[in-house]
Amino acid sequence: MNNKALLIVDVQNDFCPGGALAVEQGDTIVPVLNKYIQHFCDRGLGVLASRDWHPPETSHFKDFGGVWPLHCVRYTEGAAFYPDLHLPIEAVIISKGMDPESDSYSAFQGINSAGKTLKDILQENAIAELYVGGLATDYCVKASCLDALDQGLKVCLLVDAILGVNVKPQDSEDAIKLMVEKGVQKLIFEDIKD
Ligand code: VGL
Ligand code: ZN
Repeated sequence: MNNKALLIVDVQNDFCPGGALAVEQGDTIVPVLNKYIQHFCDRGLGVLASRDWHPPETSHFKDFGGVWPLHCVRYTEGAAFYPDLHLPIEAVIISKGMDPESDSYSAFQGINSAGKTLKDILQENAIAELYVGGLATDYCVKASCLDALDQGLKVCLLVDAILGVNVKPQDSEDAIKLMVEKGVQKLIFEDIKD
């Protein structure tokens, strides 16, 4: 990896139309994400993908004290990456939401298959700039971007490649506003120069 990397957040079947916690039109960002993936791969830059990877019983779910319907239960079809997302074979997969006792959203609370945290992976690869897209703007994208800023990273929010749950209609707009206030830069594919 070089000093920039792409982080694709939770583009999984359950967050796409037909899924258990579908983001409206969630699948429409996938072709845009594929363009970003191609761009990063062509330049030898790192691609990381987080996935919501819940145990069957967790306080994240309504049935066990949380707010969400059952979704992204590890190893199920709903938790699989959306099939049209063209993740390269070398993409680093970050699994998160695995603790049955806690209600976490950020990819920075996840680990790769070797148990390494996202923070350590980025540090080891000298990543200073993170380009973030995916689902959902108002939860995992927001939490991941704010944690990335806290780590001192430059964060580019790919506003043409994110969509939100919008429990309240304004949630995604508010989330973007907050992220910008905290220091993320909004970006669309056409803005990428090199
Ligand atoms: C998410 C709600 C519940 C997300 C995960 O990936 O944004 N949202 N679990
Ligand atoms: Zn979840």
